[in-house]
Amino acid sequence: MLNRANEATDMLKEHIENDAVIRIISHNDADGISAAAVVANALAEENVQFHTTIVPRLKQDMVNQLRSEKYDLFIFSDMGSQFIGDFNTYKHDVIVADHHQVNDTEAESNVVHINPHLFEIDGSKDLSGAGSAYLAIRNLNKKHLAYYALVGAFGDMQGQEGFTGVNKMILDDAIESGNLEIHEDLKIVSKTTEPIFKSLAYTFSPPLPGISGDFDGAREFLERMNLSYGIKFTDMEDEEKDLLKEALVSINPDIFGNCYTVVKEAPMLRDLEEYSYILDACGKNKKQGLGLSIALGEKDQALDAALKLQRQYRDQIVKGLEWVKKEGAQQLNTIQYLYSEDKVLKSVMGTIASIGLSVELLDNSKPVLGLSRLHKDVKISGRTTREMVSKGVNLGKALQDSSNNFGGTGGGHDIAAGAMIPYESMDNFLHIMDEMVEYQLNSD
Ligand SMILES: [Mn+2]
Repeated sequence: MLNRANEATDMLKEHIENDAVIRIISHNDADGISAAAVVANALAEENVQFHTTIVPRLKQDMVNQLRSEKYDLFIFSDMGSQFIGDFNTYKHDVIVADHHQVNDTEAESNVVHINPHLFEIDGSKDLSGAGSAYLAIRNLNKKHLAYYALVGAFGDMQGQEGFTGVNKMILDDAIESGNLEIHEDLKIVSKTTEPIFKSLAYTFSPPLPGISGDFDGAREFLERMNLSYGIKFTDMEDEEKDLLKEALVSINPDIFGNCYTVVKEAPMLRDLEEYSYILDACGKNKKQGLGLSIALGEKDQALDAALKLQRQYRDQIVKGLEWVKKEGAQQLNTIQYLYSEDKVLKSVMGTIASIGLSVELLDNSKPVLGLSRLHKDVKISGRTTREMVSKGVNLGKALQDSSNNFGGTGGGHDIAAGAMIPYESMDNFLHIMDEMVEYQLNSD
């Protein structure tokens, strides 16, 4: 795969020498924004002109429309692998740096396709879209940009249990370049920006049952230890920090572990995982341009705006979890579901389904579906645990098959997947899903 990446670097070099204008298209989640940032930062350093667009999904009509645009080179990051056939017929040069599923179409000579799946590397664990993008520019002497690739990996939930595979190589690059440090610490968020009770309540990964997503729970937990809940973690005395650490570790040992920090970054971006949360909050609130400009080095007002967005987004999640705590999920035989027509709850339904499971507000032994109504359709986010997957549950397959029954669409991974169905079919859909999961659990 590194050879393939070098082909991309060579293609890029040629265009840089020719003063080309380059078009970057990337995905609007934390990984996609990081991917765009890797490429854009590299090009800016080489004084190359470029134009970046961040989109929620690469659609056929966009692929058709780009064909007639007057750029010398297109770079698609964290997306594009499904459209190699179209890019083969472009007159332009194209670099695709993706990590999603590939199809059988081979790239022609105008297209360089970097994707871990082409090299039997696990794209859900060992390389992100930002990582693929980084590989394309790495040999332009850009190891100091490696940490952006790790931000992307965190965004796609690849770094939380340590970096493996190609991600590990990228981690080594980041350390070697001298701007990334690893140290052991409490993995709670917003240590420098929020009062400690909020830091704890906003920490969803690793989950702290009884505290994550629960302001009252977090306050009571601190009060029980006579710790003041209103000060920031960074303002606590060392003894207080030790006390806190011990109590948190007894709830979840994973709360203490490796933290990855970029010392030269602004305080709120210093921790790579938190950096990914900021970009995620920007993307989820349709402020991907803000996320990108932060990743391109804008500070002050941009950071203030992002912090505000992040607070808002986290408060929505907390509100959602409070609702789950109060109402619980609707139970069927083998699955459970959450349904609401509330605007705020709908916007975080998938997130609260998944955090609800990890913080044990929801029964771990049943996959959960978060349903939100959008006009005549219902959007479904399905989540389950690794344990249920090992018992046979495959939500991607079940959501695909059951939604197809009602003229909807669906699919994804075994552990997390989504679907869209007509609202009128919701009840029937739920029962079929219930039967399918039961069948998956009973057949092996
Ligand atoms: Mn990605």
